[in-house]
Amino acid sequence: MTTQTAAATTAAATATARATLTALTALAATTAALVASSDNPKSPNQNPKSARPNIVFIFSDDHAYAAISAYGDARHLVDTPQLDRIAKEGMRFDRCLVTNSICGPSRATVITGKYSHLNGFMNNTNSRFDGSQTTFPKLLQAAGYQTAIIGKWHLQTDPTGYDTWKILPGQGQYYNPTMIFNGKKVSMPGYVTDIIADLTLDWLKKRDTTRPFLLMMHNKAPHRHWEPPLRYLDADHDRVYPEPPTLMDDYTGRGPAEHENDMNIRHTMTDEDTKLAKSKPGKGAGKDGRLTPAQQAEWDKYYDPRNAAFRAANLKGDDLVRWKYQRYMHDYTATVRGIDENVGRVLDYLDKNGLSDNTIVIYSSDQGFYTGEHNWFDKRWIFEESLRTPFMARWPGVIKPGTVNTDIVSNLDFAETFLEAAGVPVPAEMQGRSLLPLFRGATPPDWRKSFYYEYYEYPSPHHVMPHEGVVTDRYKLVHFIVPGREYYELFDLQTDPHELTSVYGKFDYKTVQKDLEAELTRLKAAYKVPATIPPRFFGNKSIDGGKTGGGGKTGKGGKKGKNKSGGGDGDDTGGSGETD
Ligand SMILES: [Ca+2]
Repeated sequence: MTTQTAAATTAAATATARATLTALTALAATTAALVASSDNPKSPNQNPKSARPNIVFIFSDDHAYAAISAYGDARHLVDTPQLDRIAKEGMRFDRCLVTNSICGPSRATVITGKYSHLNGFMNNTNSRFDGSQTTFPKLLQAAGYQTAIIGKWHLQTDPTGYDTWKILPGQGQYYNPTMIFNGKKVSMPGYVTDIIADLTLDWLKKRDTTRPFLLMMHNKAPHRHWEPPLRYLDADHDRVYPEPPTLMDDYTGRGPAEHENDMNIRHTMTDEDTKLAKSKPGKGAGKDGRLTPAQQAEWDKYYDPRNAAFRAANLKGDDLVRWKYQRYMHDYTATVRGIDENVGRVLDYLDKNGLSDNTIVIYSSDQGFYTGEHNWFDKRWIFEESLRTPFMARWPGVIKPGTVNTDIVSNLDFAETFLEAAGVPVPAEMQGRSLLPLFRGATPPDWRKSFYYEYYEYPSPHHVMPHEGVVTDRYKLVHFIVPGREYYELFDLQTDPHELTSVYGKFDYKTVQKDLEAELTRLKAAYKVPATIPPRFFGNKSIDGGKTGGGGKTGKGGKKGKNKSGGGDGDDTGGSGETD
């Protein structure tokens, strides 16, 4: 595997760009060869059909790599011993980049192996997933796999390609949630992460043991509003969390997009986010007010005295920002503890029932997330914290335990990986590439050295300007694409790892800039990106040059309306109305 870091030179970046184009144009032709070219005697493709591997795909929503201890963030926000088992017993990928850093679009890319502009799910505002298109679960189902998805779906239309689907409508609720079981609405008592794991284990116990399976366990946590399992409310014992170096970022050195967005701790974070909001009349606390009286009492016991102390302190300015960051990290890491514990239950089941040896276990998130960096929460940006998502894979006999990969991989590659592992041909229309050679520790020489990124949803919610870009191991060229306000930024991650100063237009970067601009053009052609972005890609709200719109109205962009059971921003089960 490669270990490229920030040592690339301008010349290397140029060579990289050219190599990438060659690799991309050759991809369709080599897909069949990739499937057939396994030279490893343990290749699952050469095993009898009955030995095809099971796939357990564990996916979370907005889980920052900084909040997985295996990733070694300097702040050490939380211990995740169970998640770390996957890295310890398998491979940790340090540069898994998402195609479009937002929930629905990421999920659509995972199952189709295609970018948003081709799979049709561009944003969470007006996109609906076309379930008639080719997906990897459908192909595995057709090849004899049992298929199931349990937990968050968020693609607006009913799931297709799954024998069993037990999903949350829309964003879902943390406490005592409503779920939909193959089209039927069900009320589930308990905490959402526990329920998803319970249903996952129940499905495993009742499955047909004569056939391989694909099991997708999709957590709601740790999505906003970061509502913890009540048993973990005091788990951090009022720890004071270290702050990220960019917590007080004032966006100097960057253009209007970083100044105009509305996803910051200072101004955007609400009383519901910080748990300062009062309980709803006749309902409990929390975003959806669904706590039982006993649960409410536990909630109040934790939050009430701390909220009273906060109010007495009358904090302002940066001190208030610091308090909100601490509360945010408390709640966020507590939801992560719930994930960690429940992933451990699933891993234990696989181990104890002899399934681990022939089961690929993946842990990933639909995107990364800001845990206070740049004063942000949320995602969307091409910048590191939201572009990079955790990805860890365990497959005994194929993946060497305790290994780390630093190649550029993507959620664009997941479908192709699972298909190749199952011995199912990868359709030529899929745009990623199987990770199986990387699993084996043998990255092909023509592996991608640059990556195309796209983000469309605008202006509501969060007012992050649509942008596209190209990312290499060292550089990042960003092209903001709001009509009439287009501009570029360029970052050198070797000299500016926190991406604080755009060097676009600087003399020293003239050649780098020219090469990256050419590479962006080449990648867009290779990935069939429309020359002009249709306005519907941005969502329901009109684009007016960014002067008005959704800024300041975060979390309220959901369109009320009749949804099918797989949707639900405006469903009648208490859907949140959020689009993020
Ligand atoms: Ca998400």
